[in-house]
Amino acid sequence: MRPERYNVRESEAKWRKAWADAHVFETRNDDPRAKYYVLEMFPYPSGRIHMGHVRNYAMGDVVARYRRARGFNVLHPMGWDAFGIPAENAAMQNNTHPATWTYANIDTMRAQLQSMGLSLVWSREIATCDPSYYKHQQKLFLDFLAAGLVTRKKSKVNWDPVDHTVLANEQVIDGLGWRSGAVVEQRELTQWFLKITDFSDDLLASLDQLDRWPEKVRLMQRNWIGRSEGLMIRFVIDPKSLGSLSGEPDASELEIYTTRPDTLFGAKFMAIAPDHPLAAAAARRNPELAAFIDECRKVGTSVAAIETAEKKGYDTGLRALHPFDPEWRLPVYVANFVLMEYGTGAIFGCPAHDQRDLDFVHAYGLGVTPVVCPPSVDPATFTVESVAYDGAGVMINSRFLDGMTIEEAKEEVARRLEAVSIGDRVQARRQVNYKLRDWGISRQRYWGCPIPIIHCESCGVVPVPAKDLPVRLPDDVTFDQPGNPLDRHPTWKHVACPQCGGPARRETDTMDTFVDSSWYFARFTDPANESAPVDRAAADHWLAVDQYIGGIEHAILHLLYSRFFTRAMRECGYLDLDEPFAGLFTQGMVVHETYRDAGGHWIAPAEVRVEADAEGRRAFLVAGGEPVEIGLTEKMSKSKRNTVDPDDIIATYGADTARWFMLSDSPPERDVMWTEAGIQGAYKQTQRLWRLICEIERVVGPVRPAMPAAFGSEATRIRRIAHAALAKIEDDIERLRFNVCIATIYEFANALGAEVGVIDAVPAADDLRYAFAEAGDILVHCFAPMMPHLAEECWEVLGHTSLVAQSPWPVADRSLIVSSAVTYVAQVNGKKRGELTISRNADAMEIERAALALDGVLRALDNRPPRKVIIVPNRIVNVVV
Ligand code: ANZ
Ligand code: ZN
Repeated sequence: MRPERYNVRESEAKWRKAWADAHVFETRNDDPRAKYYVLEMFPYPSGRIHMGHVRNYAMGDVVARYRRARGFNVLHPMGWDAFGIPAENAAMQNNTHPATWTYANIDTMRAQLQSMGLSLVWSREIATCDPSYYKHQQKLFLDFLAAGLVTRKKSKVNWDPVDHTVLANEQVIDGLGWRSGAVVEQRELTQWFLKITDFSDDLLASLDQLDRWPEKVRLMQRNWIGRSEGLMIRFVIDPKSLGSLSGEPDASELEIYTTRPDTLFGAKFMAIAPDHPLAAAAARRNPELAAFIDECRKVGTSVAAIETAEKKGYDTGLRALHPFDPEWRLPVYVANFVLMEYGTGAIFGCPAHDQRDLDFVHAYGLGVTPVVCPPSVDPATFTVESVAYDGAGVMINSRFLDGMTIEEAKEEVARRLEAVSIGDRVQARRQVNYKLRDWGISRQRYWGCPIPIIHCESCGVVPVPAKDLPVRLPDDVTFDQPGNPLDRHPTWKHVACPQCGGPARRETDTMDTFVDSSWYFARFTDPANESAPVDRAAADHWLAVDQYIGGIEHAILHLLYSRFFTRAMRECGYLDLDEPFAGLFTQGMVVHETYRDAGGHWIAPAEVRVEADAEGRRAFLVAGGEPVEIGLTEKMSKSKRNTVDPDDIIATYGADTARWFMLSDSPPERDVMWTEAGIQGAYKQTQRLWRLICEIERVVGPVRPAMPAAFGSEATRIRRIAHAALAKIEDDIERLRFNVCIATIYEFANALGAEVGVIDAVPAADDLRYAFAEAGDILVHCFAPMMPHLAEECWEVLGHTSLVAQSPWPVADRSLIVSSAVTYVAQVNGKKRGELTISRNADAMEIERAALALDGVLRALDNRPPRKVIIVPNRIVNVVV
């Protein structure tokens, strides 16, 4: 007799050991089978895994296990994105070393991931904080430098004067440092940059070929690169308005960048960035303006901060002359919404057709004149109030442009202004601009990859010779004072210049941690290679990653930087690849209800008991019973305490149940809500599948029959159910529709359960026994990618001595599953009005009658008699009226 219950705890540990002993997930580069590389975004070793990790890695594991069963040589590695600020903060708080903290976390999290039963090739594990990894990153930096892909330039940073550190834009909150609370200053520092803008065009164009990426991610990348075609126009500043600025060399004209030169006759003002040289010149003579500029700087320099701030400006008193009308003077403002880093840092504002400009003129009473009239709107009555119009239309109020389309007007303005010159230069020229900026990688931090550069008084910037790599982080550092420990280390930075041997100084900046994660996918192809970052043959073999899975929060920077690294590494001969990730999937988040007690404190789900009755759901403290307020359902986060610890779940229900629930409840790209009922439901399902397999085994008996020459109708029905489910599940997994796949498995199991339930004579006939044994095997294969431990246990029950993890995927017999129904699209006058599913054998009359009876078709016909019905066999019925 089999035990009534499947013993999760014993069983899961046993099968993990069996996989490890048999080296099932080892991957060799010289394996002759076709390769498949599946990768989930590697975690930051923060301390413990969270449910988001469980979801992400469960998805990747389904793909990996499925592809392995389909005969691929699968690479499914795991590593650690291990440098970063939290380790330094922990070091400061707990008086430990960042490395100690990081490696302890890695050990904990590795054990947690292993308890999930993931089919990972642990022998390829990497940690980016390990010198064996960052040594090669330093080599890549030097190669990029030699290839002209690295520059050093001054750039503005947010400087925290108390912590003596540079802050990221997100770390500046209302102009104050997030930790120190000090007023953040803007400082110019000389920093290292990777020249990602060298590839702007290619990074943009190549997005078109990424047809296995979500459209939304491609769009985000496009917007980030931000290519625009426009015109640079030089405006003359009215000399009469110059006042005390008349001596200033740069004050006589103002160059702007516009993508809408067609709107020139709707211009109401000019605006320059607070950091524009003209603003600085004007501020030198005007303390009030200087104060305004200071005020603008406090908002922070991030695009987000600028876009959300209220539009504010200060009239400089300068007046610019309209390029087509020397009598028309436009006031020049310093405005907080103009960025110095884009275009020329100056604009002309046309409120009718740009929302920011419209908000601005409303605050300063500068008026609005529409110059583009939407189609089929009367120009005489067209006005713009609070919403700018940025659609298509016909030019109005624009003298010689009137009546033209926007495109024609743009062309006409460009043509006319290109022909005019001011001094020895033309007044306007066409220009392509990108929002994308070079990637500043210098961080004044300890826990990062040292930039392998030496500064010598006589030789200047000297690369560390390759033979001296890695430049190791010193271990003896202190975190008791703010600032960069590398900078104040007594000896580390003092070295002899590799060129002249004289005294020199190491670069004490380390690299942005985004660098670490920009090439790890390539390192996994040959992670133990000591002589080079990647082995060319290994990289050629494994890349691109066939399926990459991770969070949408990395949709822009991480993916863009990885795409840049792929190109830069190609230029240096390491790779021959256009794009690193052929397929990308971005999974949704794991969300949970939030709870708060009467004092407003967040309460963890484990401390809450929820009751539901006719009046709704109410929550109480487990200890004490006081009522608790049920709040919004939000992303699991420590700050709101609405997290569930994967360890607890795995200990109670097993890894399979946790994986199954994470995959089953909603489409993988959407958020999934964690509920106690949900995880319990998944647990029941594991037990049901177990009992079903035991039932099947009882009917099949200890010895499996050979394939009979013929099958009776019952056996055929069972085989149909199994093969149809198999074909559908293959399709679902390949399209990453895991929740649909699990629903199909439910149906399949229910149908099999109904069949096996009516068998009472054991042993049953041979054809039935064969059909059940086959169906049982197929069922186990189908859920094995999601619940691998249970699958092994069931596989054993079904009499196999092998591991499912090493068994080939069953072949769906298509001859058993030819569908007897077809679905037509029903159209009226070529427009889809409904769908019609009908027997494949239906004749034209039947199809026509069924189509004309559809609700949508009836509504579209609106009592009119059809003139003709056209049938495209197996596809379309079109009713013509
Ligand atoms: C006049 C105008 C009229 C504009 C109109 C837009 C609409 P994209 O497409 O994103 O490249 N602009 C230019 N430089 C700027 C800067 N440094 N800071 C803030 N805004 C700047 O945007 C180009 C448009 O953004 C330009 O076209 C300019 O405003 C503004 F109905 O010029 B436009
Ligand atoms: Zn030197």
